[in-house]
Amino acid sequence: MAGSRFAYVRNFELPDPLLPETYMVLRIDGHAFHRLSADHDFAKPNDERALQLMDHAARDVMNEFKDIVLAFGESDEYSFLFRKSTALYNRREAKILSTITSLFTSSYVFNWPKYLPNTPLKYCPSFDGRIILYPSPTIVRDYFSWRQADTHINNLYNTVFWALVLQGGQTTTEAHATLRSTVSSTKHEILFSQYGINYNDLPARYRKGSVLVRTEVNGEADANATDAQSLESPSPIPPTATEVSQGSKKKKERIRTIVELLHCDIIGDDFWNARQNLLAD
Ligand code: DGT
Ligand code: MG
Ligand code: MG
Ligand code: MG
Ligand code: MG
Repeated sequence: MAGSRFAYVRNFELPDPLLPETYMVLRIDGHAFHRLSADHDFAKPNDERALQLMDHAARDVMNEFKDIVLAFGESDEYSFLFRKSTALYNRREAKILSTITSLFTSSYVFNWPKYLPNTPLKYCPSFDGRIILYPSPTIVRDYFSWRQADTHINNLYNTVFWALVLQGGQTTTEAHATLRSTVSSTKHEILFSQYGINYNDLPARYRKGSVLVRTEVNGEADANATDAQSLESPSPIPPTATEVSQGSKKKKERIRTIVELLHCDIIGDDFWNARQNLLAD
């Protein structure tokens, strides 16, 4: 089976394996969403519909790729954490990155009309993607803390900024100047004293971002029971069920995995202590 005389070109396709035994995080980010959000009249600073659409696309990715155990989303970005020992596509970087970025994008476009029914897409949205490898659980946690801290910093800034502009009548230039070198407590104070907004009363989705976590549900156990406080909204898509056999063949135990949507803190220890499996193996 020598193939054609052209087959040698295959040798130019070089392997691109991701280092084994490392944690893989894939982050996608909307291309030029500053423009896309303006062109499609997204609410400022947060558009609930657009954020729910992002969550939907991320859930579609997790339903397709079971080795993703956790995802975190804010603004126009989503980060996906794979279980450490994943052998997805033999850990070929381009294959993993292109397939997942493409699936996320097509889901975003496919589901757009469900979330923004009166706003036809004016052009094709796209997302960039990258894969970052982390050598230890500590750094993985710091990565997710970094993203959630970013959510908080941006949301606080944007909330005051748009209050100054939309309610306070400042120009965007003036609002930027008002906020230049203000600390966090000053921003809280402006919001409360001038606009009657208690920052901590804003929706958790805006303050904490979106956490999608794969949870095993054994037998009759109800996953919601353990996470009732942090489970803010029911998922729009039915959870997937996976049947796996354990031990002897005649004794099959059903393990369902569901993907929960939370808007909770992931910087502290509680989230991770309750889900030791996320960083295991
Ligand atoms: P990039 O990522 O380098 O191609 O450029 P952008 O424009 O996507 O910038 P990026 O990703 O740093 O920032 C996200 C932009 O998307 C930012 O301008 C705000 C906008 N955006 C994201 N979510 C919302 C939303 O819910 N409402 C509004 N009004 N804008 C949003
Ligand atoms: Mg960017
Ligand atoms: Mg972007
Ligand atoms: Mg972004
Ligand atoms: Mg093919």
